[in-house]
Amino acid sequence: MQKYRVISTQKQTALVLNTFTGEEQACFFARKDKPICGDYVEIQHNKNEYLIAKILPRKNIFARANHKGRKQNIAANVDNQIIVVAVEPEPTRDLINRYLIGSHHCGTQPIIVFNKNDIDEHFFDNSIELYKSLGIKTISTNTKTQTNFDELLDLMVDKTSIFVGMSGVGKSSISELVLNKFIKTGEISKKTGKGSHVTSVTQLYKIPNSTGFLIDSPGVWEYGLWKMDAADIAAGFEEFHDFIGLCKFSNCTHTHEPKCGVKQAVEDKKITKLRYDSYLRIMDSMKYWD
Ligand SMILES: Nc1nc2c(ncn2[C@@H]2O[C@H](COP(=O)(O)OP(=O)(O)O)[C@@H](O)[C@H]2O)c(=O)[nH]1
Ligand SMILES: [Mg+2]
Ligand SMILES: [Zn+2]
Repeated sequence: MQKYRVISTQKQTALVLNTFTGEEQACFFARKDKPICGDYVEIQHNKNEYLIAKILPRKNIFARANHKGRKQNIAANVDNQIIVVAVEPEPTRDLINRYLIGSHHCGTQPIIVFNKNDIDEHFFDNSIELYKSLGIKTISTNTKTQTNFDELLDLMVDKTSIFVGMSGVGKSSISELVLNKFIKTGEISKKTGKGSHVTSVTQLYKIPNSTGFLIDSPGVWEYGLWKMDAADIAAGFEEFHDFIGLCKFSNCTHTHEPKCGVKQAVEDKKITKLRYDSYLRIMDSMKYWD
């Protein structure tokens, strides 16, 4: 593990964590080399100032859409993108697929948490079956009885995770539970790493008694996706991959073109109509960003 990691950034300084000692240090950075939350950095000590000397190569960058539909970089070196949906508020129709496209683009590992199953245990049965069949990790849980919660903890142990999802689905409740569980297993004082900080900036937390990190990024990301073209959107539908090469036109958008490999696969029931229809709606929705 690298030694220094960016917790949060301000205009001219970044708060940097020494991951070995747990100490935090404010560091200046050069304007042309702006760090973001989650960056691993090298720091330099000059007189009584600390400076970020180098940003180490980023494994990936987690991004989301801003309110104008432009891609906005949020955090670096993110392993898990934990998509939280709940029985209430119910996810909008294509929300999960939108998050999955974003996750594919950013190179994060998607995990879908179906929360609040205490309200209705079977509400997400069909969705769970669908996403499982696509090879995506799914966890059905709730923060009250915490069924299957250990499965989620296992996936977070030595990883950097970010929770995404609509407001009210339980992201904060789950984060707090995760942090507390890790605290309890190692009996570290309660005041470290409480997940309840109300912050207005994207912030990194070290998960106690593990080598994992949690990134909390407030602000809604309900739309889930910035403006993308057909190729980027289709790439986020993993089950299309084998058929895209079969399209007659190399620039096929899999919407109206003849001899489309994807449409043929839908007809042959190799791609579910449910997902294909969602693809069409997401494609169509991109016009709202124009
Ligand atoms: N019934 C039920 N309520 C939950 C569950 N998880 C969270 N909540 C409640 O849902 C509301 C929103 O939770 P919060 O964690 O603030 O959601 P966030 O906006 O995604 O961070 C709160 O009143 C929580 O107590 C759950 O598993 N079951
Ligand atoms: Mg919250
Ligand atoms: Zn096609």
